[in-house]
Amino acid sequence: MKKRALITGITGQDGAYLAKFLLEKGYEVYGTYRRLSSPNFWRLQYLDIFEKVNLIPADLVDTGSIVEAVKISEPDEIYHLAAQSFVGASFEQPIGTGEVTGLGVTRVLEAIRQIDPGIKFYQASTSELYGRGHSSSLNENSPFRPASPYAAAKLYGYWLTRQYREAYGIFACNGILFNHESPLRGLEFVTRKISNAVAKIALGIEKELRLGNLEAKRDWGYAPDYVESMWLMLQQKEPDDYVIGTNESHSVKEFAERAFDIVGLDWQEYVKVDKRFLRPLDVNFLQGDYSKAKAKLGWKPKVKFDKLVKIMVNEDLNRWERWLNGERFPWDAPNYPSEAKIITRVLRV
Ligand code: NAP
Ligand code: F7E
Repeated sequence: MKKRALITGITGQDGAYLAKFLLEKGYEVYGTYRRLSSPNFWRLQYLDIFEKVNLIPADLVDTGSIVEAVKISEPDEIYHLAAQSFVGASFEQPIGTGEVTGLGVTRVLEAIRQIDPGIKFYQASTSELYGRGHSSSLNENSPFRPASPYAAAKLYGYWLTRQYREAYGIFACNGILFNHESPLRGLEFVTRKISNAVAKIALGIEKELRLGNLEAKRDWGYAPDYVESMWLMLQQKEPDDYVIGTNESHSVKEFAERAFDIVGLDWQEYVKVDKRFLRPLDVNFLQGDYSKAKAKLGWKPKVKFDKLVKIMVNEDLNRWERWLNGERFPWDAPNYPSEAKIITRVLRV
């Protein structure tokens, strides 16, 4: 019989790639989506899997809808990916982020405990748990010092996952994933913000790129590589927690420099620092030591920094060229307003 998986947040970057991966493994895939005034299925359409997945409306703030999703899908495995996932927005909406990104985890775990404790559970934990004050590669034993409402909510989810494992024997795993990016990344995240702007500048549609903290360093991997690790964690004999990264760290400045290089432009002529994109607290260095995942899961990253930047810039260039030639296809960028249009309070003065 086909295995069944439920993915919360199937409309997001990881949800879409994971759905494709699990379909290729022969799973019957169910995914939760939010009822929005305009549907947000572009990633599933872009990967050509929209017709192959089963969609269930559910919201993490609505316990009943989560319970329904578990009952309808009768899953062997739940991949809990849904969250308010943007760190910057968590400073603007700290309470909503706690509700969704933190308490949402308990709602899913409670549904498992009450409906079928045999369901395996993956929690989308994050390198943001480590927070500030680190300068070397981080592993499963490194201390957590969360530095945003997002990270604090995720720390709560991390511990709830461990508690349900220890208290109720649920097969529950934390994947502590470092940043992972792709052409399906949301436009507000820095890598895609850069690749999209570079493509537009190269084609003469835009003139400059406004960024915040250029010195921040991240361990950037490739999302399709990372979703495989989620599945591997749930195929082990025992539940456990794993760091997933590339064990390399690069600054935002380096990302911008490489991205502009690809189109033959000098980044310094186009990038402007704008304090609107600075955070009240920022994490300045993250690098993930994935030795445990390599040894126990047999996992390692296939795409590293240079290749990742190329994949993202070339895909955004290709999309804007097609668009300018009159082609229309599922894609987020043309509908996304310039961030200059969005008014928020300045978070750091
Ligand atoms: P993403 O693209 O922002 O996707 C988030 C998903 O959550 C979307 O499907 C979104 O639905 C859904 N969602 C948001 N609020 C919800 C709510 N109230 N109820 C139900 N669904 C809701 O995030 P991602 O990059 O794929 O990341 C997946 C998960 O991994 C997240 O939990 C994130 O925090 C975590 N994580 C990400 C990274 C990374 O580098 N990407 C690293 C570590 C951990 P809509 O489409 O309707 O907005
Ligand atoms: O910022 C700096 C910013 O928003 C990266 C989420 O998936 O990964 C992601 O969180 C860095 C930060 O990602 C801009 O200050 C400079 O230092 O792309 P980001 P993030 O905050 O690392 C983790 C692992 C997650 O779990 C999250 O869900 O880049 N930065 N200038 C900027 N960031 C943004 N967004 N925009 C700028 O203009």
